Amino acid sequence: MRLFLCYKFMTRQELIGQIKKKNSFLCVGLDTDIKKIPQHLLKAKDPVFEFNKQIIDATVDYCVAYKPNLAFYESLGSKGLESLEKTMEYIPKDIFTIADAKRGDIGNTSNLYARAFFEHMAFDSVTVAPYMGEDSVLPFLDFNGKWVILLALTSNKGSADFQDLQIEKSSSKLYEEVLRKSKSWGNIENLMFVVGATKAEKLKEIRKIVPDHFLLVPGVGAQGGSLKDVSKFGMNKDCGLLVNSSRAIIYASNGKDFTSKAKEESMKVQQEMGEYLNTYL
Ligand code: OMP
Repeated sequence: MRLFLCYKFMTRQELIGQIKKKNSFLCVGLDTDIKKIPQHLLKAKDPVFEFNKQIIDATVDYCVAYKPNLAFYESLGSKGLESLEKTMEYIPKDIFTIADAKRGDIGNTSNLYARAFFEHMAFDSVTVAPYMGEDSVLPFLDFNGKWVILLALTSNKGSADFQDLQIEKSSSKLYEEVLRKSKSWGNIENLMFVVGATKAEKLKEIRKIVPDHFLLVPGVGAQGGSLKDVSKFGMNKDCGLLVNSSRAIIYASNGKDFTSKAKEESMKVQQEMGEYLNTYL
């Protein structure tokens, strides 16, 4: 087990600075599936880390954030966690990092999840599910400079099962109530919300509830969400968006040219983002 000695964090202003500098609000999802990485990498000592390292080298100029999804690492047991720890050490410190873990539990347990991601692995942020309520989220917000990214309206079809439920005697949906209530748990310096790119048409209304917060928007690329609509309806005066793409970038090719294809793909997204920053900011 590797021990991290640095407690790292990134402020809202620093994140906005990176977006302006790179003309990009791209988050590359490091959803590294050992079954999908190019065959020739399987000879490496740590194929998952080797893949991530090369993907980071290829895309770092075009993105402002990386989001490893914990499932891909946990599914490999302790070896997978070691690959994740090495990946976290490799990511440059001026890049925002998101532990996509969708955690949340009773207070003392949430506190330990937070220590795992913020202290042990030096992530800047973690995705958290709101279902267990305020006391399951606050322990994550106790960590100076760190961010909670709370699930609001997710990109999948099943989001309709609960998130879209109409609240009785109110004109609100459940996800709107989640946004309204939870925004007072933190502030725009430590709390973001997840809204799926496949739900871009809802962003206009969502911005009325949370005009200034950053939104993490997954679902462009493989899930078919529109970057243009997300930018048009979701951007605020500070950009306020981190748009994630995982498979469309990291598996743009599964051959020896996977790095040049990932570079091409991330550059393409970054250029489109540059246009929208000019148009909508
Ligand atoms: P691609 O569809 O390959 O771009 O990957 C999307 C990534 O974003 C995966 O890691 C998902 O777990 C994550 N995600 C969603 O796809 N939809 C959501 O609503 C929320 C997330 C997330 O929290 O990041």
